[in-house]
Amino acid sequence: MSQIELSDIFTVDREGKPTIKIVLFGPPMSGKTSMLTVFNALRRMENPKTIVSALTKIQDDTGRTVFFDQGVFQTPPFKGKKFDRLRYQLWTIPGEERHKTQRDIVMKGVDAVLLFLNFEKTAEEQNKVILKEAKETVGETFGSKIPVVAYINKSDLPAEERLDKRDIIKSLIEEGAIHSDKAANIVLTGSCLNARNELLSILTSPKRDEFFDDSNRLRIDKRPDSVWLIVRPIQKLTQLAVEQRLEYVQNF
Ligand SMILES: Nc1nc2c(ncn2[C@@H]2O[C@H](COP(=O)(O)OP(=O)(O)OP(=O)(O)O)[C@@H](O)[C@H]2O)c(=O)[nH]1
Ligand SMILES: [Mg+2]
Repeated sequence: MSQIELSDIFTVDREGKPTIKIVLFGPPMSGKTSMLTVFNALRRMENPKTIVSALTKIQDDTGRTVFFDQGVFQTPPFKGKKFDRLRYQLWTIPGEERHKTQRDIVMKGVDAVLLFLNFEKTAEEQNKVILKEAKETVGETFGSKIPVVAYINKSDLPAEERLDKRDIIKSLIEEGAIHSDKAANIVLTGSCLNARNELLSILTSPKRDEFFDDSNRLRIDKRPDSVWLIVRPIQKLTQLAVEQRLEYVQNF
């Protein structure tokens, strides 16, 4: 089975490219649109050629998502692997409760779920509600055939305004969203706000040239830690999806 191609394990898009559909599924105002915006900005700074289609946002005039945000990106080369041609569609759902129908539409054909949670103390119940809905929408393949990575946003908030990460992990385990032995690996945290601010400060820095190469691309080794934290959940999810599908075809 050494000849497996990505197109054997993923759906191909209209241009014949293997594509994975990842949905950021999380409660209202948790920062899903912010993550996609930061991700898109990073790609524009590092390598615009990896942006396959421009970021689309369907929002109301206050910036609330009413249908979805969507962007398509190409993976940068995987180290030493030939799997460097995967396209990934990143979608966000509208978190507001009244948009359930739109969420169901966005979830059609999902390949992997980024369970996008909110560190804010006031969001405890909303995190639980959205987790239940994600599980119900995906069905029994949630966390198995459809891999799940949890990401808790707004880690920049002061401790007294934040939920306890251990309690969040506990409820993820209780709800059967993740296995306890994998928690450290697939429950990630970060701050879209910090990532966005650090990218902006690079752009306006008097030492801007130190961050960019001769082609005016942000050097990967200059990627701030806060930005790594935004990229990692998507990378991790893609990796799980590839592994899971390879395993499936190899056992076939
Ligand atoms: N403190 C803090 N605020 C954040 C962070 N990320 C986003 N926000 C703020 O949270 C609010 C909601 O962000 P959005 O990205 O619009 O949230 P959303 O999840 O897309 O919301 P819906 O589209 O309604 O589902 C905005 O005011 C953001 O500026 C973060 O990491 N830290
Ligand atoms: Mg949104």
